[in-house]
Amino acid sequence: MGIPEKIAELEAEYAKTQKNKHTEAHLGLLKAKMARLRRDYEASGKSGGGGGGGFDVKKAGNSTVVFIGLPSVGKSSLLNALTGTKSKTAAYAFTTTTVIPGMLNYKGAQIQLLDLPGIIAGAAEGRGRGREVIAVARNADLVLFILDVFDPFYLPKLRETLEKIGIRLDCEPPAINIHRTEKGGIDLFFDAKQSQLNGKIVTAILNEYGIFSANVTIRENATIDQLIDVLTGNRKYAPSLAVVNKIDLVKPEFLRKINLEHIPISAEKNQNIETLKEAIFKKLRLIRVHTRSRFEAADRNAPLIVREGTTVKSAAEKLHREMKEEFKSARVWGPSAKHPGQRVGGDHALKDGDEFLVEKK
Ligand SMILES: Nc1nc2c(ncn2[C@@H]2O[C@H](COP(=O)(O)OP(=O)(O)OP(=O)(O)O)[C@@H](O)[C@H]2O)c(=O)[nH]1
Ligand SMILES: [Mg+2]
Repeated sequence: MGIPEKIAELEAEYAKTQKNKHTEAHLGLLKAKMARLRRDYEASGKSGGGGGGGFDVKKAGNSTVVFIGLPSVGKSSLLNALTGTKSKTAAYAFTTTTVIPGMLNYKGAQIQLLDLPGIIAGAAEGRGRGREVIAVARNADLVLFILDVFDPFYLPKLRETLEKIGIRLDCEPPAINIHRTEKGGIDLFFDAKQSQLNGKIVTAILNEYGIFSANVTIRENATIDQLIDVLTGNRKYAPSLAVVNKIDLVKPEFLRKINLEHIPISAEKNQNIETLKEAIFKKLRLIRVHTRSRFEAADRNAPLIVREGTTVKSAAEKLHREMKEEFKSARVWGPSAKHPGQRVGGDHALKDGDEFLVEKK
């Protein structure tokens, strides 16, 4: 029996097993078996997806945003509206056949936008070059879902498609550490109360992955799926944002009735595009910081763009490589400083609008 048949058999067993507390461990093990087989199958190169032959995209700018949506929802029109790029648009499906990059300059940040061909149901299984298309989303710092105002409830399907190729949206990597050891069996340490995992289940799943000796620390209330993700590896974590496009075609009452949380826009009529730019910038958690001298405030026209949480030392290193060795301390003015010119160590986290001055060794 080949791997696809084995997976199909396990899927069938999974489907017919009742889902309740008593079967949870059994189901968890089935999931682990399927996940491991899928991983092996993809690694074998026979799945038609994954590495090689895909779209080559070079990351550029401070962050990368990837557009995901059905054909003809207006992805290319939106790229044009946001950046002035000329990506071909037309009223038929699959107008875009490759990755079209554009650059959005916003608040001093260079945000790379990637317009993609539309994806269709079955994309994760390879339909319509679907796997190659969605694989581009693995490069994303943000996934932007684009929905059509007449089909606004398609979002869960799109999310599911990305999940299938190992992209985890709007969550952090699980707080699970697995450190393999030579011998000594599975040493488990739960650092948080668990509702799904226990020693027996974790051990069984680890064994399924061929791990019989390891130190395992679980620092959050984790699910079986999260444990499987850590064991399978190669997962990508990214935040997401959704827009509903073509709102120029409907009355405001229509939008109110469908009551969506997504950002309503019209790419063609340029409605709400500035709001969307701001939402993208916020979601990417980019901040602007500035270098200055002791007595003179910074020139705010040339900000350094970094991720929220960036330390003053790593910001300094972005400007001058030598800072790795020469950095001693820094002075900070602005939102993160207790008082103007506060002296801080290298691990001080900067905030949007901060100004800093490095003191060298
Ligand atoms: N009324 C209206 N039409 C729009 C809007 N945005 C896009 N369109 C139209 O919708 C059609 C498809 O737009 P595209 O931008 O090519 O869509 P796409 O998602 O890139 O399509 P594919 O590349 O085929 O996946 C075109 O005829 C556009 O003119 C909008 O905001 N309002
Ligand atoms: Mg297009």
